[in-house]
Amino acid sequence: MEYCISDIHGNYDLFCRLMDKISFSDADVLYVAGDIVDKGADGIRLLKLLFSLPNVRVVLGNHEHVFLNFYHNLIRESDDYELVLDKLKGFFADGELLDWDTVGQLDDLPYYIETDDFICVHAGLSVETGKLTSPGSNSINTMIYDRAFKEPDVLPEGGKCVFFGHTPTWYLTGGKSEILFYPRKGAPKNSRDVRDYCKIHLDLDTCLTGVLGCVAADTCECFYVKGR
Ligand SMILES: [Mn+2]
Repeated sequence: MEYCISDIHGNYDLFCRLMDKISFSDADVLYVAGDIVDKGADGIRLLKLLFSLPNVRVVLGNHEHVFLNFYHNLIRESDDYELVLDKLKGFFADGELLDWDTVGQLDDLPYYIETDDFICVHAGLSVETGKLTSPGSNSINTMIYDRAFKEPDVLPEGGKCVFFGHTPTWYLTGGKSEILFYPRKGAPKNSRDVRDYCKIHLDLDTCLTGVLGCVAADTCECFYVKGR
């Protein structure tokens, strides 16, 4: 199975419970649509776990991007690597776990991943005259910061289904924490085929709501765990 998730934001224990719930195994692949760090306590611990798993693919979120900007500014000003790493550690609640390998892996993250069936990106892609633009033509700002893509009336035609996060879905549901599916025009109701959706909105604002969830892209089934 292929699963998609976003905005885990340092909720390490809850993430492990979710992986247990779906019996995540070597035969599966997990796509993580950014914002692994910040807010929750265990961002770096979580990042190191994700980077250690060969079947997890991560894209960059705005929270990782802000950190990378901080890092690139520091390294421009100083060649004292020990001092720089100390400052980088101070960026995160569990920053004592940060090492150069992890910084390098963060620096290598892509802005999007495209598979045969879907695209995984943190904030979204631009839509021009109703059509989804190709991911490679999008700016960094659109892919990881811009909040326009989440709007319910943004229903791109063409292109692949886009999995994204960045804005909590409760902004749109009036409080309910659930993953939002946007069917294409004329698609069957409650389709289990990901190609019948133009976009799937993943961000459940876990630190606030206590809910973390993911979607199986093969069946469009959602799985949720709730923290205490
Ligand atoms: Mn974000």
